Amino acid sequence: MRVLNDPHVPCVPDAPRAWPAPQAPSVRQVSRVPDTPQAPRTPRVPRALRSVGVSAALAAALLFATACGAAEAPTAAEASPEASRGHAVAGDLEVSGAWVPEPANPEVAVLYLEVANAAARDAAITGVSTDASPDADLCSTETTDSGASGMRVVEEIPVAAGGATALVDGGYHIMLNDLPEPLEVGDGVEVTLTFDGDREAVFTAPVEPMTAGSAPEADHGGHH
Ligand SMILES: [Cu+2]
Repeated sequence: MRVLNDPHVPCVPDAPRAWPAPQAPSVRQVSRVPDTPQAPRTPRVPRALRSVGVSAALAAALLFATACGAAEAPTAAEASPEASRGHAVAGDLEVSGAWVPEPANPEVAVLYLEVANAAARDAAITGVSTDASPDADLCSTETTDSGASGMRVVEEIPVAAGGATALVDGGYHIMLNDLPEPLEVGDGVEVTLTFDGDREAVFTAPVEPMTAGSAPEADHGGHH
């Protein structure tokens, strides 16, 4: 590790990454107006550029507070796991509680979240992309008549009008396959969910210890 004279610099490289609070309006990423799916899209700034400035500034501020100010202070994620989880609004659809359990298999991760649909018509998650892997699938865990449980890639995950769908262990979930680099606690996965092919929600799902929520099946990574 480099030794630097500036007292603030050495705190950054080895400190845990901190996550912007999802409630902060500046980092809440709203993508589309609900009732104009046919309206032409305004040119979009690449999401990496949109989010990097705010995230970096917040992360730097939090790092200074946690790593430099008080060594024993918990990170934002430890202090309030729910608040640090991914959140986004896309019209009448709201994504919340998005997180990734630290993978047991370094090559495969699972993304859990909840989508609420305030609209009067049914919706569906129809696509997903992440910066953690070029290969992400919408997936469903199903139990056969014989009692065996397996996973199947699905075209879409429905979210009923006025209802909500939770992506959880044993149900619908999102698989991140062939991870080029292992994910560790404190990392964040940038996720873009597409709904009905015309709305998007963009958020960051923190990687948390498996014990932070429902643990995946022991053999979860073996199916893909
Ligand atoms: Cu799966």
